Amino acid sequence: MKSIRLKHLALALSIFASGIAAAPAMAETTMRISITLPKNSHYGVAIDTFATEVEKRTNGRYKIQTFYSSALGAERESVESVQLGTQALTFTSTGPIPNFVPEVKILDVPFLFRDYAHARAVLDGPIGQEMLQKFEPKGFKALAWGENGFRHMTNSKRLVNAPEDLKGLKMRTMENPVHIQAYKTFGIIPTPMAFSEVFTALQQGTVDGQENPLSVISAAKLEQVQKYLSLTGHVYSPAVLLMNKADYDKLSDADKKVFLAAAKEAVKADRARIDQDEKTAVADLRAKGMQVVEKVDKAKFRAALTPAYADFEKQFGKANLEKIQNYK
Ligand code: EAX
Repeated sequence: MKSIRLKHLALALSIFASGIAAAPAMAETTMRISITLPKNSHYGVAIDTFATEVEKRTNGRYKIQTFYSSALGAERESVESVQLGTQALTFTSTGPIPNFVPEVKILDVPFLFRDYAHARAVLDGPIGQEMLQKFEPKGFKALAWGENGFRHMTNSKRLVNAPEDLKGLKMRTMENPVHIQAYKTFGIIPTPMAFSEVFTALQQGTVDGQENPLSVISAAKLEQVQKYLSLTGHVYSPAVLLMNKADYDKLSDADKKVFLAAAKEAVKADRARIDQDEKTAVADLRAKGMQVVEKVDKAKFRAALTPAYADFEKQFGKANLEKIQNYK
């Protein structure tokens, strides 16, 4: 009797075991995300955090493959790939965004934001959140506003203390029409190009200078090809975490929440790294040989932009600019 029971138990166990083996492994989806900067950067910590959070919160059902230093293309190409769906995600500055979502280019107007707290409050508040919706008809789900930082001027020719010192400098700019229009008003000769080409262009002297936040200047080691840095802080550069809209729409409601929560954690890491860089980068760049003008009369640079500002008020509406500038 006992042996029959044991045989039944063994049979039952073997059926149960084969059942588990046959159960389909939980489907695993891998998505790619890219940035133009190296891993050791404010963008690198952002996408690494995003990848970790998505994988953890979906128990590995979604894996995020991270690519750095323009490995999948420059920012404009990556944004295009996300729009087409050949790449699921990218974390990019708003540099190339006007070519895809012109409604958000108001954010690229120089001297629009007072400081980091103001910029973050606007982007995280109703104005910024409403702008994220503008990406959706263009094929993107904008998961969150990130941050690139306040941009400063560097060049290899001379110290820049006042706007007139910029006159005649050949400066690389982002492929951003608002920036190009403003910098021309400074008397700069603008040369728009992807960030992936900037180091070589500076090294070869194709351009005299460029402008970028301290975090980018440090991460890209631009002190190796630039002598002078002026803390003009002339424009705040937002970043944005973009996902292909169709890929996002395919997610379950629970997983949509996961991706949005992971994006929030990514932006926290991005901003924390920038806060850290802002404390240490100037001393570090000086130690590496850059001559730094820290005290820049920003009012003079803002005044030099008056002609461009007259046009920006027409383009975007004075009230809309003031709504952002006066946001508390
Ligand atoms: O997004 O193109 C630029 O100057 C950007 O600041 C850089 O790619 C980081």
